[in-house]
Amino acid sequence: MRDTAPAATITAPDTADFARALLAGLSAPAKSIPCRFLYDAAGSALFERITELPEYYPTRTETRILRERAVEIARDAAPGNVLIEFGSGSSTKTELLLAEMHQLYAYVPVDISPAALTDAQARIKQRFAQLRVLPVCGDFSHPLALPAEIDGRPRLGFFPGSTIGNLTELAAVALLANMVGIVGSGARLIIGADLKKDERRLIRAYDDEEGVTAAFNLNLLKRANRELNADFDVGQFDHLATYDARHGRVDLYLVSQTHQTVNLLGKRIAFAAGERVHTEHSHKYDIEGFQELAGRAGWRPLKVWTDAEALFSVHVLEAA
Ligand code: AVJ
Repeated sequence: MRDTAPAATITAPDTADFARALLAGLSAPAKSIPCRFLYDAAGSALFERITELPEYYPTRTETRILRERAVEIARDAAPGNVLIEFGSGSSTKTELLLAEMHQLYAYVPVDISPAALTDAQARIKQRFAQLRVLPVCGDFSHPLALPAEIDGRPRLGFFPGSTIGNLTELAAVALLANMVGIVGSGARLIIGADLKKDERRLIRAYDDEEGVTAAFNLNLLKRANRELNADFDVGQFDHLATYDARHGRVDLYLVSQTHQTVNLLGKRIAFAAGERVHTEHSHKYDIEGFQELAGRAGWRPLKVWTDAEALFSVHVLEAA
């Protein structure tokens, strides 16, 4: 099942941006690296492998919900509507919806990466030759104009993958509020959100047997060596996934096994034995909690579906 790197703030930023963020993040008293840097070519390939792991339930569960509910979900897309996808990397999921949404006026993938948009357009055109595809290159965490061609047409946003979970609460509300601004009041949003569940199950999903998630996390250090000529001894760091019940989130860290120093862009960065570098948040919600969060951003809950095990949720919201 194909599910490429999610978008939001997380698509192929350039090396200068990586250099700046890494220096800042590793110079702070509590070290961290922004999660958007996980998705270079190697990281995106590892993420695709993660989505196929037996322990990693989110992708296959959301896909199953969308497959089973596609006809019902498509009822929200009357002829003449426009489907706007935030991030264009989730072809399988998008195609499940498009297959049931007949006579859409257009499909508008929004992505910060021109390459991702070109890919998405080619893929969709191949299967839905009649569909008008209007790609928008831009950052949907900021105000963004949609093509004038869709002015006045009813809009349906699509933001799958629980990408929203990467953001802290405040940032998630800000992103959702910005989406209201992009799609306009009266528009709807189909959005996937991972659910709270047994802690062991969560940890297994982020610390798999095969070590793919560990490789995904450690790739940040390899990337620093490749792109910035740093000298991280990658074998001297461990992958760690924890669950923070207070914030309802899985946190990923890289943990220094020993006291060590690393050369990075002319600076020496010291790591104490056992010191952690935070690399990703993955928030988990309950249905009401997510609806409340969306409500603070100006979205009213309309519908929600989950799987039989209540692992994952797909919400339909309406912009007030
Ligand atoms: C793409 C943000 C949804 O948080 O589950 C998977 C990323 N990180 N395994 C998630 C991820 C480690 C993933 N999201």
